[in-house]
Amino acid sequence: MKKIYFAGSIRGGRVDASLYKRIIDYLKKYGKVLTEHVGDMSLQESGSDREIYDKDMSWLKESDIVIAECSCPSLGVGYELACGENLRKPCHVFYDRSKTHLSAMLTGDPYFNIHPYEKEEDIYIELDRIFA
Ligand code: 6K6
Repeated sequence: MKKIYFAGSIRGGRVDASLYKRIIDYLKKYGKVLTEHVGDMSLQESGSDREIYDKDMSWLKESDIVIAECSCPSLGVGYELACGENLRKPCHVFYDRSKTHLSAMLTGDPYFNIHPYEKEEDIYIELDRIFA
């Protein structure tokens, strides 16, 4: 079973939290999502920032693939993607093309698999292709 690291904004803003939850639920058919809390609508901050960082970095190292939803800009997600690249994890970046002009530091980096989408269903079609 694949270990999936899902990345989505937390302190960058929770406007897409329900979308993260739906993506995480969908991803469960393809593996174990290590970061389910990212889609938790009633997310309570717990633990020190050091503990959060250490836990997330250990999950990232353990993961087989990184899936990031980047419509809501987040420094943490950008950082995780850079670490994912350094660790040579396959990294897939999704964003809503009507809402977001994604950073050139992601779209300009040929390492990343960039998936602009128009409607939410497109995400799931693309995930089926990625995990096929
Ligand atoms: C406790 C319970 C739920 O959340 C918390 C505390 N905060 C975090 N817990 C776990 N991962 C976090 C937390 N804050 C940020 N992250 C990681 O950074 C997640 O893996 C997200 O993908 C990313 C979000 O970064 P920001 O900059 O938007 O917070």
